[in-house]
Amino acid sequence: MISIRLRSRISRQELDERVGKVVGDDAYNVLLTGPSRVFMPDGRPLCVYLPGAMRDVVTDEQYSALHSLRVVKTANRGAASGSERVAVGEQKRHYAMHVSSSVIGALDPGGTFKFCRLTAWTGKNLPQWEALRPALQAVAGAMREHVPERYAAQMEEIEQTHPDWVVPGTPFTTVTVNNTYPTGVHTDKGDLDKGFSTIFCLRRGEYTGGRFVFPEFRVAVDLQDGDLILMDAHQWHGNTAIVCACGEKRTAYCDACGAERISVVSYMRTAMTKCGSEAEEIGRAREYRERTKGVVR
Ligand SMILES: O=C(O)CCC(=O)C(=O)O
Repeated sequence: MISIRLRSRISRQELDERVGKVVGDDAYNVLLTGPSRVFMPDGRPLCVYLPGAMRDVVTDEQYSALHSLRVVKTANRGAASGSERVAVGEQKRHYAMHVSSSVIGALDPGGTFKFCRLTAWTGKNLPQWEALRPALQAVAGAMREHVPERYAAQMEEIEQTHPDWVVPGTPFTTVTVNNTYPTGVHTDKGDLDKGFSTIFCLRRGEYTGGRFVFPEFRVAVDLQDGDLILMDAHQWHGNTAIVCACGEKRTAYCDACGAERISVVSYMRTAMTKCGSEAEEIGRAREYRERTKGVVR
């Protein structure tokens, strides 16, 4: 495993120009191609790249569950959708492009949901969710081995979190599954500052691009099937465009040639420590529904 200590970063102005946009290959000049550990100029870990770490771990059954999520689309990824936001209507509400990105596992209160919960897909597909555990436990094992301080810090918070919301044997509450779209430059929100994030990649068919880039530090990695990266998701990151074997830029799975890039991001949501048990949260949801019955919003 090589170790890299970065010495420089791009200017704030140059970075601002890239935020929300899909970067090109001109956004990096270091491409990690083997096992590596990268530190930021202040000495904090930026990422650990572990090629092939998940190759013999992810089963066909797990792949099928993750692949099935491609039909779930969202316009809630904001800058990470890589699309320009458009103003719609007089209220100037902004919508980002619909992309295949699903949050599975547990979520803390947000938006119209005033209680902690398992996401809709998770509730409806519990056997598939549970079948993902061994893969998520393998990611946890890599995290414990390669970033032990971050793992310990995250486990401290996990121990304060009700087990109903934790993937057993891991420091994770939540997983985002993306299918074949390049994220615009963004930082992740809602996950634990003192922890670390993780992404493993599954590839099918042929495509180029989708390289994962830290534009501020001009570092990239071309995640192959079964590769795992442990990373500080509070640093700016995004992907290059994905071009499938048909020659098209893809923002979704290619039905014609089967080109597919699934990225599985596992992390802990900071606010999950405040959640009660599942039964308590269901009670809270019922109480809220009763209280707001007939209230027009
Ligand atoms: O797909 C990737 O490589 C990056 C995913 C990501 O950054 C995200 O979901 O926030």
